[in-house]
Amino acid sequence: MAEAFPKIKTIRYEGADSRNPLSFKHYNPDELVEGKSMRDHLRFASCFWHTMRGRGGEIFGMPTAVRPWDDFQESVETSIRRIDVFFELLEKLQIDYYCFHDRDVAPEGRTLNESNKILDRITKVLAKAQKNSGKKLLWGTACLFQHPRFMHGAATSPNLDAFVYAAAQVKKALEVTHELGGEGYVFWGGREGYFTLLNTDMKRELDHLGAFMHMAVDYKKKIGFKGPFYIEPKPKEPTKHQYDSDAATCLNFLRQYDLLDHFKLNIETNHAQIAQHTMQHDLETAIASNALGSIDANMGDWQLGWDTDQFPTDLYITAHVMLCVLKMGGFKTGGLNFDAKVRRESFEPDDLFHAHIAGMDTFARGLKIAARIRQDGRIADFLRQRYASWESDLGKKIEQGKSSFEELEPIALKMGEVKTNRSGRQEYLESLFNEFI
Ligand code: XUL
Ligand code: CO
Repeated sequence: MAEAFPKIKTIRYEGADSRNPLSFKHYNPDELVEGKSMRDHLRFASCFWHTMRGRGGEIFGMPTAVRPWDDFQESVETSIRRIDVFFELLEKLQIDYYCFHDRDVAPEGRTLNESNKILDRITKVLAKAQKNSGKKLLWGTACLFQHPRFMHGAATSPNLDAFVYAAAQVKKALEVTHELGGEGYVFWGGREGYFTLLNTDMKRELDHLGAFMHMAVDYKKKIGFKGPFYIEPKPKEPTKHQYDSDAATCLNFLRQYDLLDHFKLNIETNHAQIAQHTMQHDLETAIASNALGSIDANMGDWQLGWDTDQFPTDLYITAHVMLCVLKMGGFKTGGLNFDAKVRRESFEPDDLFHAHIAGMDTFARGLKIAARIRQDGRIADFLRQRYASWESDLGKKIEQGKSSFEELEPIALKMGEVKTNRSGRQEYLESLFNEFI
């Protein structure tokens, strides 16, 4: 089939001085950072939904995207053509992984049975494209939010029919993900939440969600799918309140329903921001429970309160993200999935390249910045010293859970007053961080 981007050759690393917009200035896939290639640190993925299905439409305006290969029909032929174009793009961008929802890659049929058959056909096309290119599936997922049948939710719908339909859809999406060698599987609860508590039995809905996840775990074991499940936190949009609001909320849900052994989190920058957190906050929360699995790499706009899904071009964010990733010892099954879309005004096909290059270069720099901060060691030293009092015998005893109020009271009475507080030096540390940007 003719190339969709005949004028664009494989994007290569040309170094920071290059003036070629279609080159990497910082992402040098085989360059070693802390003894590991950038490719293996970053594990970039592109997502099928924004990259291939995004058209730049919004409530005020019609789609703007020019996509000469696409007739924008829900047909099998067009779906197959899109897959060709997508793999050409992955190849030329040197991106090793991709992610998709079942309904991004394959149109729905008139019945679930027909939809499953179409998805089977498309799965064969994807398998062949993976084989020919060496590209891999980072994770798969099911779209349980677009169709009107899920208007009240999927696993948390008050309507049992919707729960049943969603179960069957996830069963199929799991099979397909497994068949394609997917390294993980994502649950994002777009409609698992509410608009008003007047019509919502929250406890019952959460119990249903717990039951749904247990069925998914049982089925994953049955088919031998070894990859982790990921929950992707988001506080709102489309619902007013989503049950998987942020990392801490998800962890609480997983603990309460005894699911923590089977799940990790897929943290998305823009979602953390809508939750009024920094990305770093949600990453640290996940890491503290050994539950950071994967990352949806994008960013929001601080002046807008919604999920703008912009390509990540903020060095502070990517440096903080990569500090967290290095701290946890790198990704295992996860990676950096660009859950990001080009702006409505960036409507030309080439913008898909500029956008991914921007994200990849910004993360490559983030990685190098993070590695330099670790090598320098001043921030780590500061942190060690800040908690140095806990290295005492008494501090260790408390940390091991072996002390008591009765033991501490006489010590406090003898001390009289807390004397040894030291400055937190926030401004110094922020400026020190800047040295590496
Ligand atoms: C929506 C979102 C989803 C998930 C996958 O905000 O991030 O695309 O990543 O369902
Ligand atoms: Co996402």
